[in-house]
Formats: sequence, C-alpha cells, structure tokens
Amino acid sequence: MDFRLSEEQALFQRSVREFVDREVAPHAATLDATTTFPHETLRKLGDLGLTGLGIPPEYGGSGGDNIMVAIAIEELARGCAATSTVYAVTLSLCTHVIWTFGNEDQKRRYVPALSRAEKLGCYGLTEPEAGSDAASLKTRARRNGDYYFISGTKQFISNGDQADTMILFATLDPSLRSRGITAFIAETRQPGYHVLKVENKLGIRGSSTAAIALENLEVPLTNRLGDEGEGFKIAMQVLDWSRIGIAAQAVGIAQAALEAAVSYARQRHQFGRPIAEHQAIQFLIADMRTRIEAARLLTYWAADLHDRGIRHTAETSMAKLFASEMCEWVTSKALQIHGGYGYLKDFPVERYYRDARITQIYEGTSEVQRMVIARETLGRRSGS
Ligand code: COS
Repeated sequence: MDFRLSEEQALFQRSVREFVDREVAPHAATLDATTTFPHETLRKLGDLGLTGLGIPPEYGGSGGDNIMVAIAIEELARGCAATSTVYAVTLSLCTHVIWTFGNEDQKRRYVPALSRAEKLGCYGLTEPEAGSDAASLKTRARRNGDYYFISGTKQFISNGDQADTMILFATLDPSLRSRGITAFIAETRQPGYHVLKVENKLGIRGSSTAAIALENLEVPLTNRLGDEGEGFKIAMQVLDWSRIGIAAQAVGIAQAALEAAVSYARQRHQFGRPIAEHQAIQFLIADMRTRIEAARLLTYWAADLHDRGIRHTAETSMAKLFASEMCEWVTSKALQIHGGYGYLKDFPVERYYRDARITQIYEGTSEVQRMVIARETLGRRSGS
C-alpha cells in the first residue's frame, strides 16, 4: 500500500497547479461576476492535453490515468470551480463516455476533436420531472429506418448551450422504465435542438446550465451508444466514474478555502496578536485540513479502483458524499475565520462558499449517494 502519488502524477500535479495559478485563478472572480463562459481557458486546456486525459494519443488524447483526471479537476477547482465544472463535464460525461462505450467508428468520429477541445460535450440525462429518479425520464426516441427522432425536455444541462455533442438518454418505451432507456451521441448544432433557458445560479457562475428542448432531433442509427435498452446502465456506470470528479472538485474548492483562511489568519491581528495564534482558530484550521485530507484519500481511492478495473460504485458515492459535505463545512469555516470581511466580495471565500453548495446536488444529491451506499452495503432487498 502506497498513499503517495507516483513521480509522474506528482509532476503532473505541479504543472497543472502552476498553470492554474497563472492562467485560471486570476480570472475566477471576473468569470463569476460577469457569468462568462471560460472559452479561452478551455482552448488552453486543449493545447496542454488536459481535455484529452485518459485518451491515447492516436485518438487525439494525452494518455494518463484516472488519478490524473481527479488531480486535474481538483487543481482547476482550487483556482476556479466554474472552469472545473465545464472541464469535468466535457471530459468525464462526454469524451470518456464515447471512449468507453462507443464503437470504433464513433471513437474515430468524435473523440479526437473533443480531446483537443475543438468540440465541447455535455450530458443529457436529467429532465424537469426526472432528477433523482433518472429512470422515469420521458424524452422519447422513435426509430424510422436508419434514424431515431428524439423529442422531450432536458433540464440542468451543464454546458448545454455551449456544447457540440450531447450524450443523450431517451426512452423507446417509458413503461419499461430503466430497461427502455437508450443512449445516443447527439449533435446539437442542428434543427431540433433548442436552448430554452440559461439558468441564473448561486455559484459556479462562469459555467453554464441550460434547459434544452428537443423537437424531433435527428440521430442516425450509427450514433446509438450500445444496444437499445442499455442506456440506463451506461448512465449509471458513467456516474460511477464522473462522481469521482465532483469529489475532486469539492476537495479543490475546500483546499482553496483553507489556504485563504491560513493566509488571512496569519496577517489579521486581534487582541494584540495574529488570530492564527488563538486556539479557537488553530483548532478550526486543524479540523479543516484533516477533513480535506480524508476526502482527498477517498477520492483518489475511488479513482485508483477505477484505474484497476475494480467495481467502485460504493467507494465513488462515499467519496462524493463525504467530500461535498466536507466542502460546505470547510468553506463556511473559512468564511467565519475571515469574520465580516469574509462576507464581502473583496475576498474570494464568499465565492468558495457559494461554489461549494452545488457539489452536494449535481451528479446525484447526497441523498442519492446515501441510497447507493446503503444498497451496496445492505443489498437491493432492503427496500431502499
Ligand atoms: N452500474 C451498473 N448497473 C447499474 C448501476 C451501476 N452503478 N446502478 C444500477 N444499475 C442497473 C441495476 O443493476 C438495474 O439493472 P437490471 O435492470 O438488470 O436489474 C438497473 O440499472 C436499474 O437500477 P436500479 O433499479 O437501481 O435503478 P433505480 O431506478 O432504483 O435508480 C438511482 C437508482 C437512484 C441510484 C439512480 O436513478 C440515480 O443515480 N439517480 C441520480 C441520477 C443523477 O445522478 N443525476 C444527476 C444528473 S446526471 S449529471
């Protein structure tokens, strides 16, 4: 058992951190204030090969493992949570989905441009009436010859208004629930794909979240991922790895909050000395760091199991549950350490506090993670 990063992973972490400190973090407050999508940063992430992590070079990628994906998301989130969302969605919820479940033709047609960030991806699972209960989705796919025609509404789609490619889930027969769901690679730049609304959010404001209407969207048979009826299992397996990214994002946001709190506590004087010399602050800092490290270990553990091809449904949900709840706690304490100044836009902690909140909601709420962990622990017959 070795809890250290490999030399390659550690070097990768340092270089991503340097890039983020130089090119990403300085823009985070402006993206947040102006709700600006980070197109420019995405292009740079493409140039660096980060949007092709986990994909071999012959498909436009830069290789690497899932621990490196977690590191990249964590480091990006430490600088700008919104940018890490845009990145994690296109990589984990689109590129890796086609890479894992696509046939050779689909990989050749889609993976290289996505890996190089020439194209952007999104994931169309959630609907207005199908959030936690994903199997109840109503978007219909009807086959006619060599095409499917897909109609319905998708909700809370990260990158939905910006993406070129959507991993789209639709049902051929809603009465079959999960067994009627099929996955498709859909192209968004065509008639039948309409952006209904871009949401105004509490946090991760530089990322976009859209409601999408699909009106007889044409998808060729050659763009079906897997067989008819296999879509729900694909969706769940994807979440088994993509939720590791949300855990990593939570760790990154919390790390940024801890660093801000440490720096503030050293320079802020009260009662004749830096507040870092008061035990009330020291104990908070100690608890913050301990919880962050515990979440980081859970996150890397789940990523490592994924790299080893070992089933990790419970481990992923534990990492996501613990890291996201930790993140809210840590960012709240960091804000508290800043006192009144923490409540102001002049310091970044109020943004960390707002950005933290979504990690307990998207890609499965904390309640869904508890359901999954309980089922994995007690078995399906427990009635949960
Ligand atoms: N890997 C592989 N297969 C899985 C799986 C997994 N992790 N989880 C479930 N399945 C399979 C089951 O084995 C079952 O297969 P059979 O039909 O052969 O029996 C099928 O999928 C249906 O599973 P289940 O009955 O557990 O589905 P539920 O409707 O009870 O839903 C939850 C389970 C709640 C876990 C699921 O709907 C979920 O994750 N919801 C949250 C969705 C989400 O995260 N949305 C965020 C937006 S997407 S970014």
